[in-house]
Amino acid sequence: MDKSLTAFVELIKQSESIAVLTGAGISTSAGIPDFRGPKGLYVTRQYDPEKVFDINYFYHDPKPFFAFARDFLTLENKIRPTYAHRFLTHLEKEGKIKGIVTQNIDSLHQIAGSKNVYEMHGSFWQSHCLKCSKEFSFDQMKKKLGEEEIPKCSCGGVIKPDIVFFGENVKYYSESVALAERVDLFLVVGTSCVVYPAASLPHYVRGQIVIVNQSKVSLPLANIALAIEHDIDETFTSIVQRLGYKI
Ligand code: CNA
Repeated sequence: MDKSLTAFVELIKQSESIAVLTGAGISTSAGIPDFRGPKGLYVTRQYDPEKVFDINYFYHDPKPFFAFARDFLTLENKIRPTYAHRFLTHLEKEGKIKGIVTQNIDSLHQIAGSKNVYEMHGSFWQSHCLKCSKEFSFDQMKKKLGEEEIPKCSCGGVIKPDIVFFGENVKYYSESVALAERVDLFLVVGTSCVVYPAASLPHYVRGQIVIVNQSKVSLPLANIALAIEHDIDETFTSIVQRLGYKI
């Protein structure tokens, strides 16, 4: 582990441009469960991800999604960016990180202060009526969720947050590919890399790749310099100490 951390620090120091792909694992220490980790939704079945996030299921019955959304937005008042989110913001301010591609819908990168963030799976910031396309803000959606089981527009249409469901096209894909192609170092943080097309991004990387994920990530790529199978916050705490940053 010590050797890997030293090598990781050297890679960060040498790199002039870094990009990051993050997944649900970077937010578990903030109290948001992931999908496939040991306490993830596929294990606890607190919500059924196949029903909650499937677009065809949503059209058929949006109630499971809105039950999740109600809980998620209640949690939103309490969650704060993790150490890892703050570390990535710091590296962006240092000029090293050129962009973060996230599969997360929790907006914790922006709340931490990161600027160049591609939310590939969208977010809750805006919602739209599926019938008349009227836009609703985060606060309007939150209010409606407190009052209605299925939030509806005045035209009668169901209002859907702009998050990307299974079966829908992701956002910012070409920008994310271009970012992956041009950096010296690409970090894969807290993602099982099984959800496509986000999981395809490491395949475009011409520089070196470092994975930080507590469970094994199956990426058969020759340019993987390091795969650190350890807790994300603990890993970055050690990295920060070695870099001498104050976070
Ligand atoms: P995933 O498939 O659940 O993978 C998460 C990975 O992170 C797993 O391999 C875990 O072992 C690992 N992990 C969890 N906690 C830690 C930790 N503390 N330290 C190190 N590793 C850890 O999630 P992906 O992001 O790969 O899958 C993509 C889905 C999940 C996207 O569609 C997301 O929108 C969706 N999702 C997002 C959130 C969120 O916004 N926070 C939460 C849950 C799911």
